[in-house]
Amino acid sequence: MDDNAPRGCRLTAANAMTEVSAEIFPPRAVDLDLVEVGRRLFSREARFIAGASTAAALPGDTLPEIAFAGRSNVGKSSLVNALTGRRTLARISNTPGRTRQINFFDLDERLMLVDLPGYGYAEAPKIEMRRWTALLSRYLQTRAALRRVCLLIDSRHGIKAVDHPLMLLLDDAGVSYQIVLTKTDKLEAGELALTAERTRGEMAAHAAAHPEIHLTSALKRRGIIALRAMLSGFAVFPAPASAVAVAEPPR
Ligand SMILES: Nc1nc2c(ncn2[C@@H]2O[C@H](COP(=O)(O)OP(=O)(O)O)[C@@H](O)[C@H]2O)c(=O)[nH]1
Ligand SMILES: [Mg+2]
Repeated sequence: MDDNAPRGCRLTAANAMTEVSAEIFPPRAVDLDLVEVGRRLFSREARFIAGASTAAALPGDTLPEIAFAGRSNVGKSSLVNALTGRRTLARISNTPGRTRQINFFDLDERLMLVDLPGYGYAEAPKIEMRRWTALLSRYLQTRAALRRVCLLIDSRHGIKAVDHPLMLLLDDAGVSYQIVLTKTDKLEAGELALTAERTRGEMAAHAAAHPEIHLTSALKRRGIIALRAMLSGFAVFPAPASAVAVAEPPR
């Protein structure tokens, strides 16, 4: 078990544990209490609170934040919807490059989920692309409440050159990030294991990258339980009376 495994794992033969382990690479036992905390947290109300297309429009950072980043069409909005159990919370688009703002979703006043604009969409007008890139960099480099970036990577393709600038930016800024492979329903188990292994190897050179990879399919709802459990470790409990309390990172 690596040093990132939650303390207090119960190594019994519970079915849920076996199921959850396979949603993380390398597979490991997950604390069932944390799974329950995650399940409860994500069953609470998630509210869209702001869509910012300029730095001035960013809402105050009142809660610990988890941002979802990745190239256009990788499945960011679908994953936010799957996590929160809502079909239409974050807009899902069949047209790449549609999400042009940073969208903030307040989860029960405990955690902020942030759907970032996608990158790598070649057909977007250059001037707009520069504007999104500037906004994205500014947000990632300066956001005090940002606890972790989930960097979504299409499991069919793995990490591509288009993902490197963001990874380097996060390494430089010292923002903790973690790879979440998406659309795993499109792959056979063996292919998925190979991609996960290769991706893990590629991440080793990145200073701010968390070594664990989450394997998800928003379509088939795979990996959602384990991801909820991990993210709930960043939430504030109980909800702060004033809006300023921000949780310490879990480790
Ligand atoms: N097969 C499959 N398709 C997915 C999955 N997640 C998203 N998609 C599809 O990928 C496309 C882009 O998804 P979206 O969430 O809008 O991506 P975003 O641009 O990163 O926000 C849509 O057509 C989704 O239906 C998944 O887990 N499996
Ligand atoms: Mg989107």
